[in-house]
Amino acid sequence: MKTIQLAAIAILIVASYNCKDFKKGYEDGKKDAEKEAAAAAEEIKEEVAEEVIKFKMEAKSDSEVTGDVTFTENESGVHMTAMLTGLTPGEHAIHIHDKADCSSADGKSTGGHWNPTNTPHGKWGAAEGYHKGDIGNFTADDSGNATVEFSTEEWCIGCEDDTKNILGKGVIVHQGVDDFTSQPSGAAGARVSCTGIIK
Ligand SMILES: [Cu+2]
Ligand SMILES: [Zn+2]
Repeated sequence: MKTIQLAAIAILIVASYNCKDFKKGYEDGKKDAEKEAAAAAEEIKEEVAEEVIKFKMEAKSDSEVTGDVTFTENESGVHMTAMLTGLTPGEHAIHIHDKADCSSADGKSTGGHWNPTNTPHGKWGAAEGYHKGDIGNFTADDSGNATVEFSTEEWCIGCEDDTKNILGKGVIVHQGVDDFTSQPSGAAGARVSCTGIIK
C-alpha cells in the first residue's frame, strides 16, 4: 500500500513538472521525435545501401576444397567471410586474383593477383606495398575447416573506382602459405579453390 502511495505521489510530482514545462517539453519532444525520425530514415538508407553477394567456391587442382564466400558492403567498407572445407589442416593463403574465370582445372585462368595499383606483392597494409588482392593467410583446423574474415575500406562492390572494385575478379585459395616476400605472388603453391566475383 505504501509503495502504491509513493508511486502516486511520484506521478503527481512528475505530472506537475510536466505541466509547468509543458510547452518547453512539447517543443523538446517534437525535436526529439524529429531527430528519431531522421535517425530511423538514415538507418533505412544504410540498410538499403548494404550490398551482399555470395559465391560457391569450386575445388581446383584435384583438391576437395569447397565452401562459400560472402562479400558485404556497407558504410564501413567491404567485409568478406569465407567458409571453407576439405583443406589440409594448417595454414593456407587466400587472395583476390585478376580475373573471374575459374574455367581451368588448375585455377590459373584467374591470372595473377589483382593489383590495380601496380605495387609489389606483400602483407596487407605493409609500407613496402601490397596488392589489393593480398588478403593473406588463414589456418584450417584439424578437420580441414576454416572461416576467414577480412574487412577493408579499400574495396567496393561495383563502384566506379577501378582500384577498389572487386567485381570481375576471382577468389583463390592456395594449398600453400603466402610468404609475403616472393614476387609476384608469395609462392603459395597450387590453387585449390576458386570462384569468380560476378553479379
Ligand atoms: Cu593467390
Ligand atoms: Zn599479391
